Amino acid sequence: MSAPGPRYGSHPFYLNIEDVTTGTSNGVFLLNSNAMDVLLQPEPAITYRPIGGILDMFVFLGPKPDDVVRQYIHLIGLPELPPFWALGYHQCRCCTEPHTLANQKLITERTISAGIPFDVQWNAKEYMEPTFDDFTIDQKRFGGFADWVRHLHDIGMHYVPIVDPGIDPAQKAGQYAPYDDGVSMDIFIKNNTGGIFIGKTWQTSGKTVYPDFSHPGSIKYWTKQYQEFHNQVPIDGSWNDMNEVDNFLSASIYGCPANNSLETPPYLPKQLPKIQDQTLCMSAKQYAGLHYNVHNLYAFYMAIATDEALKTVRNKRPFVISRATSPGQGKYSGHWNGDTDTTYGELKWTIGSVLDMNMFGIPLAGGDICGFMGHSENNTHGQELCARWLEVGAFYPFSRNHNTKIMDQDPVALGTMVTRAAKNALSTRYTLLPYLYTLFYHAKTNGDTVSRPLFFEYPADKHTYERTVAETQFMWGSAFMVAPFM
Ligand code: MIG
Repeated sequence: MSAPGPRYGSHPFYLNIEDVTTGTSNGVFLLNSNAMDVLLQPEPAITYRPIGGILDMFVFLGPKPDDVVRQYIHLIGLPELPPFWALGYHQCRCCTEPHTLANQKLITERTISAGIPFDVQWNAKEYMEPTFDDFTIDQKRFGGFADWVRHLHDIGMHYVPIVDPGIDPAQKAGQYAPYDDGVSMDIFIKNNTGGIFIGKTWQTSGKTVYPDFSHPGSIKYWTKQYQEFHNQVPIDGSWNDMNEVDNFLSASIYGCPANNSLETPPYLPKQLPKIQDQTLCMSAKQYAGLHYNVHNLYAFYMAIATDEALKTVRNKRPFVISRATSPGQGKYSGHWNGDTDTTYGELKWTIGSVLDMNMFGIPLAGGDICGFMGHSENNTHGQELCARWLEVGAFYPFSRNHNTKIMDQDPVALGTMVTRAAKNALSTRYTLLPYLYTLFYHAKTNGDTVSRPLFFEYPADKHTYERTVAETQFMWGSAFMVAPFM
């Protein structure tokens, strides 16, 4: 796999440096949520080729790169301040077998005992019943879940679970409120004939329905589900996965309607094998419009509903991390950049990704530290890669170690060298937390970036635009520079 592609979000904005000796810049934003190609023709031309919507273009005159970005962020909406604890180190893990609470506790405890600065424990969908239904708890493997989360709170830590948008329609009536409520509140996305659209994600029933978060009733619906879950386990945030929105069938369980111009548009953007690729039929209906037009906004609407739900349930500043994003979402969520491979190439890619998200007004961003797919082999090569990744990831604004299957990659599992790297890098991060928090305040109040390329600070130094510099080195604000070993 190469680095996660455009499927995870759509930000039709560019920053153009006109002159590298002065840093004079401009920017353009096409406010359009449709599928599109963006082509760099023989430079300096650029072609946007959206297949729907309206043409609403904004031009930003800078004159410096950070001015352009600030003007853009003021237009789309200033980001919200995360809770202070969210700036600490996060430890997560997906898909261990057997994934039990007892096993999870060992990882949490050994991270704490090693003296690694550590604030937030996470879990992927293994805490759910084996049917993988949102808002359920596997009492067998995760018995004692609530007591454990309360214990984390007692020692000053926080806890965040994964939440998928997809809901299982195949549970017994009267036994699964997230589906029953959605039906009675008429909240699910419809197919072109008005029935509930049924696709498929992780639920073992093989069927998934999708809340329409553009529906005005969805906030009440979603808040009720979080409230009922929070009454059982006092979670502190939400990890919104699968919200591109993902569907393994690339159709409904009945296919997509034939002879429908939305399903076979006259032009197909080049990155897509088909327009429904890994998502719903384009003729599916949402409150805000046809899925064809609002597909790219699914995660944005979900972030708004989740933000509202958490505000009501916890009565504190909310914390949401989303896989998919679109312009303006920084007010409601941060972002992690999805399923990277565990390679030096992907480690490098995450740096540009975090800088991009900062230019998109979503400063709370980071990649999976030590890589998601594959694994940090527990040999010298794998240990060194994970140690190097911790040294970079300690300076992601959102700093979380996460991986899938195969083996544990929490620092202690990988031995003394990785543990030492984690302690060193994260201790440096923790000494800077008041500074980092202040940068988030400036992001919220001025539209400043938190992580930024060197050329934001030194726009008239042409070396800052060289690829090796622009893509691997970065600043926190104007006073702290990170130059990783690459
Ligand atoms: O496996 O539920 O990107 O971070 O661990 C696919 C778990 C679904 C994809 C996410 C990944 C997460 C995983 N999810």
